[in-house]
Amino acid sequence: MIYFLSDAHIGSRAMADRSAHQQQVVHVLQTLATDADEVWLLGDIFDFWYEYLWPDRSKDEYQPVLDQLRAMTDRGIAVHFIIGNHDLWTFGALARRTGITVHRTPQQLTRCGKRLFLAHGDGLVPDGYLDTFPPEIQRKIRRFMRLRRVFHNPLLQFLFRLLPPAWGNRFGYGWARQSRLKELAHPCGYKGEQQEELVLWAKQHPGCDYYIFGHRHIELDLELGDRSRVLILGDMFRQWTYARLTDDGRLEMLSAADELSD
Ligand SMILES: [Mn+2]
Repeated sequence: MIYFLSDAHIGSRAMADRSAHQQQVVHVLQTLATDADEVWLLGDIFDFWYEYLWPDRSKDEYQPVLDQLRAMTDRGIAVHFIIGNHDLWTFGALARRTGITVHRTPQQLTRCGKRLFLAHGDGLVPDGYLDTFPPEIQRKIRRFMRLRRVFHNPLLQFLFRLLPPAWGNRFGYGWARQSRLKELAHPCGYKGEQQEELVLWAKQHPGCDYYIFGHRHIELDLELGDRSRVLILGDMFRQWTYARLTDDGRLEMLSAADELSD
């Protein structure tokens, strides 16, 4: 079995009890680990993750989930992590600490006879997408893309790594909290097949059987033509939805919500 999950946002300062939330994520991972050969974490697993050039005690907060990932890789489960837009700032320490494989770009691979396209989803802008929006929305999208370039800039990343972790974290967790509160105040649901950028992007890049994304915090399972499907995974703090690819190539969306509320 191969499992796919994303957007746990562990450590979010917008969560009422973030230690309880992390335990729930660990519980889901423990359950998957019973029959997983591979696990793909499709980004934003941490609400803010930055590896500084100095020791950072605040990472101890993540110990339960780091231990769980280490336990999985020690057992021979291949755990892959594609960076999101909240946890892209790993420069090797996360992989060393847990044994997971970090990918900085979308991944295309074949598993169980199916061609998969896996990505967090931020930064995949379909051709002509901006033109379909009124100017004020275009400005918003451009602002996000500009911020994304700043976040991915190697020189700025290096300078940020020089900061005392307490300063960097105060800024980072504050930014992440704001973005979560904004989303809670103005949730952006599924925009429909003609407007949802990841669906449009998949349509413009045919050739895979399954396109699996995170980032949008919505649950979507959409057929494209008679061969392809687009899945958007939902999240690991409200919907608790994730996906599984069985050995005979079936892709299913699952939810851990019921189990967690027992
Ligand atoms: Mn995201």
